[in-house]
Amino acid sequence: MNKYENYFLMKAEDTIDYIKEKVDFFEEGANLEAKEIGDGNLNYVFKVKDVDSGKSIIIKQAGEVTRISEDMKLSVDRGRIEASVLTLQGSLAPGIVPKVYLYDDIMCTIIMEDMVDHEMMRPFLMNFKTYENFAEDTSTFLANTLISTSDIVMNHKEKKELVRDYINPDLCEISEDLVYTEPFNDMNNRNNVFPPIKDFVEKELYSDEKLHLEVAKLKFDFMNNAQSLIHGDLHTGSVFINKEHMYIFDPEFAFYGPMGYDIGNVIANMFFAWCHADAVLADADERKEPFKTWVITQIKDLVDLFIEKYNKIYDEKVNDEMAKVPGFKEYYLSTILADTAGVAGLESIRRIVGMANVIDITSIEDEAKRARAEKIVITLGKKYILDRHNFKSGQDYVDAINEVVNQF
Ligand code: SR1
Ligand code: MG
Repeated sequence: MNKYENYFLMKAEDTIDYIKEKVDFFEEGANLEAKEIGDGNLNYVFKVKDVDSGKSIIIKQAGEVTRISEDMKLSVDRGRIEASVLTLQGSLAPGIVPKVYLYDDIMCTIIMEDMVDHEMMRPFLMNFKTYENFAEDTSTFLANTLISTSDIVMNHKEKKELVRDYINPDLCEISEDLVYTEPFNDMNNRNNVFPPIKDFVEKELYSDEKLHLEVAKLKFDFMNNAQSLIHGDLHTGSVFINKEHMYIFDPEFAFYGPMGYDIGNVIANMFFAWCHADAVLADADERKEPFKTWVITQIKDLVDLFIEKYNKIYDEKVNDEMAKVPGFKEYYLSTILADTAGVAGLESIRRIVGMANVIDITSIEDEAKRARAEKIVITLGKKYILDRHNFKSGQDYVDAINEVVNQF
Protein backbone atom coordinates (compact mmCIF):
# COMPACT_ATOMS: atom_id res chain seq x y z
CA MET A 1 0.00 0.00 0.00
CA ASN A 2 1.22 3.51 -0.82
CA LYS A 3 2.00 5.17 2.51
CA TYR A 4 0.98 8.53 1.18
CA GLU A 5 -2.48 7.85 -0.16
CA ASN A 6 -4.17 9.56 2.78
CA TYR A 7 -3.41 13.12 3.81
CA PHE A 8 -1.66 13.74 7.13
CA LEU A 9 0.38 16.66 8.38
CA MET A 10 4.03 15.61 8.29
CA LYS A 11 6.72 16.16 10.89
CA ALA A 12 10.29 16.81 9.77
CA GLU A 13 11.27 13.18 10.34
CA ASP A 14 8.48 11.97 8.00
CA THR A 15 9.78 14.00 5.09
CA ILE A 16 12.98 11.98 4.57
CA ASP A 17 11.12 8.85 3.58
CA TYR A 18 8.49 10.91 1.76
CA ILE A 19 10.97 12.69 -0.50
CA LYS A 20 12.71 9.42 -1.43
CA GLU A 21 9.35 8.01 -2.42
CA LYS A 22 8.22 11.02 -4.45
CA VAL A 23 11.18 12.35 -6.45
CA ASP A 24 14.39 11.01 -7.85
CA PHE A 25 16.50 13.89 -6.52
CA PHE A 26 19.01 12.39 -4.08
CA GLU A 27 21.53 9.59 -4.67
CA GLU A 28 20.49 6.12 -3.52
CA GLY A 29 21.53 5.73 0.15
CA ALA A 30 22.18 9.47 0.65
CA ASN A 31 22.52 10.56 4.27
CA LEU A 32 19.53 12.93 4.58
CA GLU A 33 18.52 15.33 7.33
CA ALA A 34 15.28 17.32 7.52
CA LYS A 35 14.23 20.50 9.31
CA GLU A 36 11.01 22.50 9.50
CA ILE A 37 12.03 26.02 8.50
CA GLY A 38 8.71 27.77 7.83
CA ASP A 39 8.02 31.05 9.54
CA GLY A 40 4.95 32.13 7.59
CA ASN A 41 1.40 32.37 8.89
CA LEU A 42 -0.10 29.47 6.97
CA ASN A 43 2.06 26.48 5.96
CA TYR A 44 4.83 24.09 6.99
CA VAL A 45 8.11 24.25 5.08
CA PHE A 46 10.65 21.44 5.32
CA LYS A 47 14.19 21.47 4.02
CA VAL A 48 15.65 18.05 3.26
CA LYS A 49 19.41 18.00 2.77
CA ASP A 50 22.05 15.46 1.79
CA VAL A 51 24.54 15.96 4.62
CA ASP A 52 27.50 14.80 2.48
CA SER A 53 26.89 16.60 -0.84
CA GLY A 54 24.99 19.60 0.57
CA LYS A 55 22.27 19.13 -2.08
CA SER A 56 18.85 20.15 -0.77
CA ILE A 57 15.18 20.41 -1.67
CA ILE A 58 12.09 22.06 -0.17
CA ILE A 59 8.74 20.49 0.71
CA LYS A 60 5.94 22.90 1.49
CA GLN A 61 2.82 21.39 3.01
CA ALA A 62 -0.53 23.07 3.51
CA GLY A 63 -2.30 22.36 6.80
CA GLU A 64 -6.07 22.44 7.25
CA VAL A 65 -5.83 25.32 9.72
CA THR A 66 -3.47 28.29 9.64
CA ARG A 67 -0.41 28.55 11.85
CA ILE A 68 -1.33 32.07 12.94
CA SER A 69 -4.75 30.94 14.27
CA GLU A 70 -6.30 27.48 14.61
CA ASP A 71 -9.71 29.10 14.19
CA MET A 72 -8.90 29.89 10.56
CA LYS A 73 -9.69 26.82 8.47
CA LEU A 74 -8.53 26.87 4.86
CA SER A 75 -8.90 24.69 1.82
CA VAL A 76 -5.68 22.74 1.19
CA ASP A 77 -6.35 23.34 -2.53
CA ARG A 78 -4.21 26.46 -2.12
CA GLY A 79 -1.16 24.24 -2.73
CA ARG A 80 -2.44 23.30 -6.19
CA ILE A 81 -2.91 26.96 -7.03
CA GLU A 82 0.50 27.88 -5.71
CA ALA A 83 2.35 25.11 -7.57
CA SER A 84 0.61 25.86 -10.83
CA VAL A 85 1.07 29.63 -10.52
CA LEU A 86 4.77 29.22 -9.71
CA THR A 87 5.20 27.21 -12.88
CA LEU A 88 3.31 29.77 -14.97
CA GLN A 89 5.12 32.74 -13.43
CA GLY A 90 8.43 30.92 -13.91
CA SER A 91 7.74 30.76 -17.64
CA LEU A 92 6.79 34.45 -17.81
CA ALA A 93 9.64 35.73 -15.62
CA PRO A 94 12.43 33.16 -16.05
CA GLY A 95 15.14 33.10 -13.41
CA ILE A 96 13.09 35.02 -10.83
CA VAL A 97 10.85 32.16 -9.68
CA PRO A 98 12.01 28.88 -8.04
CA LYS A 99 11.40 25.61 -9.92
CA VAL A 100 8.59 23.27 -8.94
CA TYR A 101 9.46 19.58 -9.18
CA LEU A 102 6.14 18.07 -8.14
CA TYR A 103 2.75 18.88 -6.67
CA ASP A 104 1.21 16.05 -4.63
CA ASP A 105 -2.53 16.63 -4.47
CA ILE A 106 -3.07 14.01 -1.75
CA MET A 107 -0.48 15.19 0.76
CA CYS A 108 -0.99 18.78 -0.47
CA THR A 109 2.73 19.34 -0.79
CA ILE A 110 4.79 21.30 -3.26
CA ILE A 111 8.25 19.87 -3.81
CA MET A 112 10.42 22.68 -5.07
CA GLU A 113 13.88 24.12 -5.59
CA ASP A 114 15.73 25.15 -2.45
CA MET A 115 16.76 28.77 -2.99
CA VAL A 116 20.23 28.14 -1.56
CA ASP A 117 22.44 31.08 -0.58
CA HIS A 118 19.35 33.32 -0.52
CA GLU A 119 17.55 34.56 2.58
CA MET A 120 14.13 35.99 3.21
CA MET A 121 14.04 39.63 2.18
CA ARG A 122 12.46 40.99 5.37
CA PRO A 123 15.37 40.01 7.66
CA PHE A 124 17.81 40.86 4.84
CA LEU A 125 16.44 44.44 4.88
CA MET A 126 16.37 44.52 8.66
CA ASN A 127 20.11 43.90 8.51
CA PHE A 128 20.36 46.88 6.11
CA LYS A 129 21.50 44.77 3.16
CA THR A 130 20.70 45.87 -0.37
CA TYR A 131 20.38 44.39 -3.85
CA GLU A 132 21.01 46.83 -6.65
CA ASN A 133 18.64 45.23 -9.19
CA PHE A 134 15.64 44.93 -6.89
CA ALA A 135 13.48 47.46 -8.76
CA GLU A 136 14.66 46.17 -12.14
CA ASP A 137 13.89 42.49 -11.39
CA THR A 138 10.69 43.14 -9.49
CA SER A 139 9.30 45.42 -12.20
CA THR A 140 10.14 42.75 -14.79
CA PHE A 141 8.33 40.14 -12.72
CA LEU A 142 5.32 42.44 -12.28
CA ALA A 143 5.08 43.64 -15.87
CA ASN A 144 5.61 40.17 -17.36
CA THR A 145 3.30 38.23 -15.06
CA LEU A 146 0.55 40.83 -14.82
CA ILE A 147 0.27 42.19 -18.35
CA SER A 148 0.82 38.81 -20.02
CA THR A 149 -2.10 37.26 -18.13
CA SER A 150 -4.50 40.15 -18.85
CA ASP A 151 -7.03 40.69 -21.64
CA ILE A 152 -4.63 43.21 -23.19
CA VAL A 153 -2.50 40.33 -24.41
CA MET A 154 -4.42 37.08 -23.94
CA ASN A 155 -7.13 35.48 -25.97
CA HIS A 156 -10.22 36.36 -23.93
CA LYS A 157 -11.63 32.83 -23.75
CA GLU A 158 -8.31 31.37 -22.62
CA LYS A 159 -8.02 34.11 -20.03
CA LYS A 160 -11.47 33.24 -18.69
CA GLU A 161 -10.35 29.62 -18.30
CA LEU A 162 -7.49 30.87 -16.11
CA VAL A 163 -9.91 33.01 -14.11
CA ARG A 164 -11.88 29.82 -13.42
CA ASP A 165 -8.79 27.66 -12.68
CA TYR A 166 -7.44 30.11 -10.14
CA ILE A 167 -10.59 30.95 -8.23
CA ASN A 168 -9.27 31.08 -4.65
CA PRO A 169 -12.16 31.94 -2.30
CA ASP A 170 -10.63 31.06 1.09
CA LEU A 171 -7.44 33.01 0.57
CA CYS A 172 -9.31 35.93 -1.01
CA GLU A 173 -11.57 36.02 2.04
CA ILE A 174 -8.50 36.45 4.25
CA SER A 175 -7.40 39.49 2.25
CA GLU A 176 -10.94 40.89 2.06
CA ASP A 177 -11.12 40.70 5.87
CA LEU A 178 -7.57 41.48 6.96
CA VAL A 179 -6.69 44.08 4.32
CA TYR A 180 -9.97 45.67 3.25
CA THR A 181 -12.23 45.53 6.32
CA GLU A 182 -10.87 44.94 9.83
CA PRO A 183 -8.17 47.67 9.87
CA PHE A 184 -11.02 50.20 9.61
CA ASN A 185 -13.44 48.84 12.22
CA ASP A 186 -11.90 45.88 14.14
CA MET A 187 -15.18 44.07 13.53
CA ASN A 188 -13.72 40.67 14.52
CA ASN A 189 -11.86 41.98 17.58
CA ARG A 190 -8.52 40.67 16.44
CA ASN A 191 -6.64 43.81 15.45
CA ASN A 192 -3.27 44.31 17.12
CA VAL A 193 -3.04 47.98 17.97
CA PHE A 194 0.10 49.25 19.71
CA PRO A 195 -1.35 50.81 22.92
CA PRO A 196 0.44 54.20 22.60
CA ILE A 197 -1.35 54.89 19.30
CA LYS A 198 -4.81 53.61 20.31
CA ASP A 199 -6.44 57.07 20.23
CA PHE A 200 -4.74 57.91 16.95
CA VAL A 201 -6.12 54.72 15.37
CA GLU A 202 -9.62 55.42 16.72
CA LYS A 203 -9.65 58.86 15.17
CA GLU A 204 -7.69 58.31 11.95
CA LEU A 205 -8.94 54.85 10.99
CA TYR A 206 -12.05 53.75 12.86
CA SER A 207 -13.86 57.10 12.74
CA ASP A 208 -12.97 58.44 9.30
CA GLU A 209 -16.05 57.88 7.13
CA LYS A 210 -14.53 59.51 4.07
CA LEU A 211 -11.71 56.96 4.28
CA HIS A 212 -14.18 54.09 4.75
CA LEU A 213 -15.95 54.99 1.52
CA GLU A 214 -12.70 54.92 -0.48
CA VAL A 215 -11.70 51.61 1.11
CA ALA A 216 -15.11 50.16 0.22
CA LYS A 217 -14.55 51.15 -3.43
CA LEU A 218 -11.14 49.47 -3.38
CA LYS A 219 -12.55 46.34 -1.73
CA PHE A 220 -15.13 45.89 -4.46
CA ASP A 221 -12.42 46.47 -7.07
CA PHE A 222 -10.37 43.68 -5.47
CA MET A 223 -13.35 41.33 -5.51
CA ASN A 224 -14.60 42.13 -9.01
CA ASN A 225 -11.74 43.34 -11.19
CA ALA A 226 -10.50 40.04 -12.69
CA GLN A 227 -7.72 41.87 -14.51
CA SER A 228 -4.61 39.68 -14.19
CA LEU A 229 -3.32 36.59 -12.46
CA ILE A 230 -1.82 38.34 -9.45
CA HIS A 231 0.65 36.93 -6.92
CA GLY A 232 -1.68 38.12 -4.18
CA ASP A 233 0.78 38.42 -1.27
CA LEU A 234 3.89 40.12 -2.59
CA HIS A 235 5.46 41.30 0.65
CA THR A 236 9.14 40.98 1.57
CA GLY A 237 8.49 37.58 3.16
CA SER A 238 7.63 36.30 -0.33
CA VAL A 239 11.07 37.20 -1.67
CA PHE A 240 14.32 35.28 -1.19
CA ILE A 241 17.37 37.37 -1.94
CA ASN A 242 21.09 37.93 -1.69
CA LYS A 243 23.31 40.75 -2.91
CA GLU A 244 23.32 39.38 -6.47
CA HIS A 245 19.96 37.79 -7.13
CA MET A 246 16.36 37.48 -5.97
CA TYR A 247 13.49 35.01 -6.23
CA ILE A 248 9.78 35.72 -5.86
CA PHE A 249 7.75 32.81 -4.51
CA ASP A 250 4.82 31.85 -2.26
CA PRO A 251 1.90 32.84 -4.58
CA GLU A 252 -0.72 30.89 -2.65
CA PHE A 253 -3.00 33.95 -2.55
CA ALA A 254 -2.94 34.14 -6.36
CA PHE A 255 -6.19 34.73 -8.25
CA TYR A 256 -7.49 36.99 -10.99
CA GLY A 257 -7.51 40.42 -9.38
CA PRO A 258 -6.28 43.97 -9.92
CA MET A 259 -2.64 44.38 -11.02
CA GLY A 260 -2.19 47.21 -8.54
CA TYR A 261 -2.57 44.74 -5.67
CA ASP A 262 0.89 43.30 -6.29
CA ILE A 263 2.63 46.58 -7.08
CA GLY A 264 1.12 48.32 -4.06
CA ASN A 265 2.17 45.51 -1.74
CA VAL A 266 5.81 45.86 -2.77
CA ILE A 267 5.77 49.62 -2.24
CA ALA A 268 4.26 49.37 1.25
CA ASN A 269 6.61 46.62 2.41
CA MET A 270 9.72 48.40 1.16
CA PHE A 271 8.73 51.42 3.21
CA PHE A 272 8.52 49.29 6.39
CA ALA A 273 12.23 48.60 5.91
CA TRP A 274 12.86 52.35 5.65
CA CYS A 275 10.93 52.92 8.91
CA HIS A 276 12.89 50.18 10.65
CA ALA A 277 16.26 51.67 9.63
CA ASP A 278 15.09 55.18 10.48
CA ALA A 279 14.05 54.10 13.98
CA VAL A 280 16.79 51.71 15.02
CA LEU A 281 19.96 53.16 13.49
CA ALA A 282 21.67 56.08 15.20
CA ASP A 283 22.00 59.20 13.05
CA ALA A 284 25.77 58.80 13.17
CA ASP A 285 25.59 55.24 11.86
CA GLU A 286 27.11 55.33 8.40
CA ARG A 287 24.69 52.66 7.12
CA LYS A 288 21.61 54.77 7.85
CA GLU A 289 21.39 57.34 5.06
CA PRO A 290 22.66 55.07 2.23
CA PHE A 291 20.20 52.35 3.20
CA LYS A 292 17.24 54.73 3.46
CA THR A 293 18.15 56.35 0.16
CA TRP A 294 18.42 52.93 -1.49
CA VAL A 295 14.92 52.00 -0.28
CA ILE A 296 13.39 55.23 -1.58
CA THR A 297 15.18 54.83 -4.90
CA GLN A 298 13.83 51.29 -5.24
CA ILE A 299 10.26 52.49 -4.63
CA LYS A 300 10.65 55.30 -7.17
CA ASP A 301 12.34 53.11 -9.77
CA LEU A 302 9.89 50.26 -9.28
CA VAL A 303 6.97 52.50 -10.27
CA ASP A 304 8.79 54.16 -13.17
CA LEU A 305 10.20 50.90 -14.52
CA PHE A 306 6.80 49.23 -14.30
CA ILE A 307 5.33 52.07 -16.37
CA GLU A 308 8.15 51.79 -18.92
CA LYS A 309 7.76 48.00 -19.20
CA TYR A 310 3.96 48.25 -19.33
CA ASN A 311 4.20 50.61 -22.31
CA LYS A 312 6.70 48.38 -24.09
CA ILE A 313 4.78 45.12 -23.58
CA TYR A 314 1.53 46.85 -24.47
CA ASP A 315 2.91 48.17 -27.76
CA GLU A 316 4.53 44.86 -28.68
CA LYS A 317 1.79 42.47 -27.63
CA VAL A 318 -1.58 44.24 -27.53
CA ASN A 319 -4.13 41.89 -29.03
CA ASP A 320 -7.59 43.33 -28.52
CA GLU A 321 -8.72 45.71 -31.30
CA MET A 322 -10.40 48.12 -28.90
CA ALA A 323 -7.36 48.17 -26.63
CA LYS A 324 -5.51 49.63 -29.64
CA VAL A 325 -7.83 52.67 -29.72
CA PRO A 326 -5.68 55.79 -29.13
CA GLY A 327 -5.81 56.87 -25.50
CA PHE A 328 -6.88 53.49 -24.07
CA LYS A 329 -3.36 52.42 -23.10
CA GLU A 330 -2.94 55.62 -21.06
CA TYR A 331 -6.41 55.34 -19.52
CA TYR A 332 -5.83 51.70 -18.53
CA LEU A 333 -2.46 52.53 -17.00
CA SER A 334 -4.03 55.33 -14.97
CA THR A 335 -6.45 52.83 -13.42
CA ILE A 336 -3.59 50.44 -12.57
CA LEU A 337 -1.60 53.25 -10.96
CA ALA A 338 -4.57 54.43 -8.89
CA ASP A 339 -5.16 50.85 -7.68
CA THR A 340 -1.44 50.59 -6.89
CA ALA A 341 -1.51 53.64 -4.63
CA GLY A 342 -4.76 52.51 -3.00
CA VAL A 343 -3.32 49.09 -2.19
CA ALA A 344 -0.01 50.57 -1.01
CA GLY A 345 -2.17 52.47 1.49
CA LEU A 346 -4.22 49.45 2.54
CA GLU A 347 -1.18 47.20 3.01
CA SER A 348 0.57 49.96 4.97
CA ILE A 349 -2.34 50.38 7.35
CA ARG A 350 -3.24 46.71 7.82
CA ARG A 351 0.30 45.72 8.74
CA ILE A 352 0.28 48.32 11.51
CA VAL A 353 -3.14 47.73 13.09
CA GLY A 354 -4.46 44.46 11.65
CA MET A 355 -4.05 40.88 12.72
CA ALA A 356 -0.88 40.17 10.71
CA ASN A 357 1.80 42.70 11.63
CA VAL A 358 5.35 43.02 10.34
CA ILE A 359 8.47 42.50 12.39
CA ASP A 360 10.21 45.49 10.76
CA ILE A 361 7.89 47.66 12.88
CA THR A 362 7.02 45.47 15.87
CA SER A 363 10.72 44.90 16.62
CA ILE A 364 11.37 48.62 17.19
CA GLU A 365 12.05 48.57 20.95
CA ASP A 366 11.93 52.29 21.69
CA GLU A 367 8.21 52.97 22.29
CA ALA A 368 8.25 56.57 21.11
CA LYS A 369 10.13 55.66 17.93
CA ARG A 370 7.78 52.79 17.18
CA ALA A 371 4.74 55.02 17.77
CA ARG A 372 6.22 57.65 15.42
CA ALA A 373 6.90 55.02 12.73
CA GLU A 374 3.36 53.67 13.03
CA LYS A 375 1.81 57.14 12.78
CA ILE A 376 3.93 57.89 9.71
CA VAL A 377 2.84 54.67 8.00
CA ILE A 378 -0.86 55.19 8.81
CA THR A 379 -0.81 58.81 7.66
CA LEU A 380 1.02 57.92 4.48
CA GLY A 381 -1.34 54.98 3.91
CA LYS A 382 -4.35 57.27 4.16
CA LYS A 383 -2.77 59.69 1.71
CA TYR A 384 -2.12 56.87 -0.77
CA ILE A 385 -5.77 55.79 -0.52
CA LEU A 386 -7.46 59.18 -0.55
CA ASP A 387 -5.23 60.76 -3.24
CA ARG A 388 -4.68 57.57 -5.23
CA HIS A 389 -5.62 59.13 -8.57
CA ASN A 390 -2.69 61.55 -8.21
CA PHE A 391 0.05 58.91 -7.84
CA LYS A 392 1.27 58.72 -11.42
CA SER A 393 5.03 58.33 -11.13
CA GLY A 394 7.75 57.21 -8.76
CA GLN A 395 8.42 60.81 -7.82
CA ASP A 396 4.85 61.17 -6.51
CA TYR A 397 5.65 58.46 -3.93
CA VAL A 398 8.92 60.15 -2.95
CA ASP A 399 7.13 63.49 -2.49
CA ALA A 400 4.37 61.93 -0.37
CA ILE A 401 6.87 60.08 1.82
CA ASN A 402 8.91 63.26 2.39
CA GLU A 403 5.80 65.29 3.15
CA VAL A 404 4.44 62.81 5.70
CA VAL A 405 7.79 62.05 7.40
CA ASN A 406 8.29 65.80 7.90
CA GLN A 407 4.96 66.02 9.75
CA PHE A 408 6.19 63.76 12.58
C1 SR1 B 1 -4.01 34.44 8.22
S1 SR1 B 1 -2.79 34.81 7.13
C2 SR1 B 1 -2.23 36.41 7.50
C3 SR1 B 1 -1.44 37.02 6.43
O1 SR1 B 1 -0.31 36.21 6.13
C4 SR1 B 1 -0.20 36.04 4.73
O2 SR1 B 1 1.11 36.12 4.31
C5 SR1 B 1 -1.08 37.12 4.12
O3 SR1 B 1 -0.40 38.34 3.99
C6 SR1 B 1 -2.17 37.17 5.11
O4 SR1 B 1 -2.93 38.35 5.05
MG1 MG C 1 3.09 33.63 2.43
